[in-house]
Amino acid sequence: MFEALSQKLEVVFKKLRGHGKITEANVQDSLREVRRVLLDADVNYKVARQFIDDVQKRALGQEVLASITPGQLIIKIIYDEMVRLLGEAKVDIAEANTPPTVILVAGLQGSGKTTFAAKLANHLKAKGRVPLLVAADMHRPAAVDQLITLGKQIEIPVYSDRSAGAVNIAEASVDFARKNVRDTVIVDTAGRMHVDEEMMAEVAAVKERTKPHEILFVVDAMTGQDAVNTAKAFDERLSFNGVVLTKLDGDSRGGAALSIRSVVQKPIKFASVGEKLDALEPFYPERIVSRILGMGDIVTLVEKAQVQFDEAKAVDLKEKLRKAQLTFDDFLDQLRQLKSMGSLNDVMGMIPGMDRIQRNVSIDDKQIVRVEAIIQSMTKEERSRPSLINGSRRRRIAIGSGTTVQEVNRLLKQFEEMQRMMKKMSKGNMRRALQGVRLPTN
Ligand SMILES: Nc1nc2c(ncn2[C@@H]2O[C@H](COP(=O)(O)OP(=O)(O)OP(=O)(O)O)[C@@H](O)[C@H]2O)c(=O)[nH]1
Ligand SMILES: [Mg+2]
Repeated sequence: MFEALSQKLEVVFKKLRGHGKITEANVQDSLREVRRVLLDADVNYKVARQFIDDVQKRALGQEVLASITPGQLIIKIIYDEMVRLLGEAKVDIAEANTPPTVILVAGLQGSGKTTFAAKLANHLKAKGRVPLLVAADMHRPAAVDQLITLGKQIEIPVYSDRSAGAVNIAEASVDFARKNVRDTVIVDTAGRMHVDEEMMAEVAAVKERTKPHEILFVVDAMTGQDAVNTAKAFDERLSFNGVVLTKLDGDSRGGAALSIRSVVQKPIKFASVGEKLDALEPFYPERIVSRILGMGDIVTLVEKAQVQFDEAKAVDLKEKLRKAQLTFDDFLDQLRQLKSMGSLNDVMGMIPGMDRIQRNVSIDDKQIVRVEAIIQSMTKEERSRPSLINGSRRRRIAIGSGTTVQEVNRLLKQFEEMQRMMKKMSKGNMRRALQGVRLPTN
């Protein structure tokens, strides 16, 4: 997968690892090379430019500590930004409240729709769902047979009707599924060589009549830039929910994969990696980026760099503590770090002396969510200058966060207390300060 891209990035990274010191000049040199590599891989030029800008901004603002070299830090930043480019988290497909869930599969000719429809059915079946495949490609005579053959291989029924049109078939299939207790309907549609009006009108009509819960746009990753343009055209017409990248097992340059999400603003949900019916993977951006960056040690590197980021934050925080300039953004950061350590009760339980206090106050993780919501409803200014938050702002924050003015008041008061404590502890650490503060209890 993306071998050429990987190899070229490896060359740039090798140089980066050698640098002893990050200067604006050597960062720029390396990033210029990365940009060229991305363009060579057929990444959309706007996407490539934005990517480089983002990496650069982060790289230059970053102080380097002892644990890793500056070059490694940039590699880590590139890794992070690439994950962001691909959408960060895996996104699941929708499921109807009342079955059947209708999934519409659309895309250009030969993109891999029919194969994907069968793979998806197989994938969902393995998860306990009861799918029905629908042969709604009446354009190519052999299309119906192709789906029936695939259906047989995975033992999933295929709804077809050689005498009807695509729209009617699709509509009737949903009824059929309801009557025959199939909880998921996967509709395979016809593709054309190019985006053309007839095809779009047909798919749009199928959408209109079947009201799909999920529309998946299937695109051949080998088609590079064209893939992005096609995606845009389909999205304008169908407003799809997600992208399926196919043929990632081939020697695709990677451009489509890296550009599509940021151009159409829709998540990539599946990657198709072969002709066999089990060659389908839910799309995990992190895994794909690890593969693109092609480094066996990327995970360790990233972990090491993460420690570095945390250290950098800690230093920054100590400085703020010293000056007693704590903001709600810092507070939120710490809260999230605590949360990532597990249940708050568990964390508190590990702190000597805390168990006694804990007996009286059991901290519900749901309260953290409420506190987060309150902080997120503050404006940037309010977060850095809590003294701004007067009565009417408190009301607005309460409404915005779905909490009450009392809860907002309580948080503000606790924040004040914390700042007071901070002033006392010149060499303290923030986590300790936080732990001394009780979260609001309802
Ligand atoms: N290597 C590889 N081949 C694939 C993949 N997905 C599909 N194919 C192959 O690509 C060809 C076209 O796939 P189809 O599923 O028929 O494509 P389609 O979009 O339904 O095509 P039309 O119905 O003609 O519009 C077939 O030969 C598939 O075996 C994949 O992920 N990897
Ligand atoms: Mg097909």
